[in-house]
Amino acid sequence: MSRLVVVSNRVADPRKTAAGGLAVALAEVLNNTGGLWFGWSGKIVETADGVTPPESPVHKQHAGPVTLATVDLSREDHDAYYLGYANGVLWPVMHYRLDLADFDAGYISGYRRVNQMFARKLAPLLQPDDIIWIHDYHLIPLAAELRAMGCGQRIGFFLHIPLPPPLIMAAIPAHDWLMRALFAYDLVGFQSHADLLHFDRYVQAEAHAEQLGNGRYRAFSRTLVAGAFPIGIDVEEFIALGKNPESVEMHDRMRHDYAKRKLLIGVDRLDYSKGLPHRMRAFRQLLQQYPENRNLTTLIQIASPSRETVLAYGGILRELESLCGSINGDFGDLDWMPVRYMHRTVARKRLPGLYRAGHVALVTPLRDGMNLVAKEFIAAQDPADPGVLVLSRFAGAAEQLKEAILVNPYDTEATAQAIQLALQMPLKERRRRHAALLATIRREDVHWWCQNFLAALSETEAAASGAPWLRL
Ligand code: ADQ
Repeated sequence: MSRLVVVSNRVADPRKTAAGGLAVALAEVLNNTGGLWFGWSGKIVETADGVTPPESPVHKQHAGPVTLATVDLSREDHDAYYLGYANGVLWPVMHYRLDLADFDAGYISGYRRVNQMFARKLAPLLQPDDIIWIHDYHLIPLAAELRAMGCGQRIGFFLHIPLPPPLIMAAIPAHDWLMRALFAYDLVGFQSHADLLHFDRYVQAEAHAEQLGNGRYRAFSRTLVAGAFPIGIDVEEFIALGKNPESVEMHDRMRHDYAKRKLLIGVDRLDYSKGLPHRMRAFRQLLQQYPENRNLTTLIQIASPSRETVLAYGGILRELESLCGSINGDFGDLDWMPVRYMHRTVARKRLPGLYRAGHVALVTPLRDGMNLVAKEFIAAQDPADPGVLVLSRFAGAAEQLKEAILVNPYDTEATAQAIQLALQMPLKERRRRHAALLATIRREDVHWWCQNFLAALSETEAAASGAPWLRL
């Protein structure tokens, strides 16, 4: 069996459970297969102005069957590659937020520089029959850089965030360069069929790619396979996590403290894609339109700090605080605070207990690649008395989770109505929907995702040596 090499911006120790969809999912995979995980160490090397820092050595660490190999970044590279291009351009555009993108011309050279550096550091660690799996928008050109160095291994790419329609993609000044870089991969995976459709339309219209059938596309003298591989969670592990004392204590405390009330739960990274202000406005509408919920319903919103040094994130924090404050000011009472908002991360071992205490989960992103919170909420429920999932139709998860109450988060009134429906839903209906949702996330879990992707990657035609490597 070939060794698996995973490459992602951040590397997490697979022996520890870390917050963050990607880290959790990859830890599951590598713990089972062993192999190499390569990426940024998370460390930024500071130097005096005008002094170029020496290039980082590769730091190696062994974590059970997995070797972790990481490199540091200089301040300049980090700011241009991570804050600038990845999170200041690609993240907003791919979440349809052209208004928030910062198209500074300097960022792309930093992005390319870091991808080249990653390729230079990774190439000597590779073995001829390795299977390489590169993750996410930070590293789109990495395969092309590896190919330019002569790497002929099978290389797959998975995009964790959405791929927007071609005209939105085309707003990125270097969009053609980015999409061309995708053709250095043998397999490109997306979260949803909607993303795959956007890819199909883009490459046919902008790159004049030839469609060869079975997801195969030919352009730039290379052939790739593209497919939808919706990421899942480890359902059994999450259910087991829910039985630990911290989780049980969390559940019991919440249900005791809010014994007279119904709980709406929101758990997100504080990111403009997650639709938090829209959610608050829908909750305000619920209290206005259905006054029977006053004094009886509390929204617990946990928003973990995220990318605080990226400019576009400052506004969302202030907007959210002000919306929560005004709802509490307008509707609250001496013994009832309608919204409990916490700007923090919940320890993973307590998360299932928090989800299980919720009568309704509000997962209402404006755009989301998948959204694992929706799946975790389902896994955490008591099947005999489950909570209800209110899910944005713009989350990738909506393609699979059809028995959730699907909403358009831009439509405040309709979202308020959906929350009311969820709060009122009879037990029989809740059980029926939950059983169907649980069956889906069990069938299409993280192991299924990983096996499907790796099987599709090993089925791609091996890159013939001497093939015309795509040069950027
Ligand atoms: P994220 O945008 O980070 O991931 P998501 O899928 O919601 O989004 O995953 C978040 C993970 O972090 C979940 O495991 C959740 O439990 C945890 N988390 C979120 N907020 C938390 C909080 N306040 N406290 C503790 N834990 C918290 C990206 C894409 C998603 C895609 C994933 C995986 O944006 O669309 O689902 O990658 O591919």
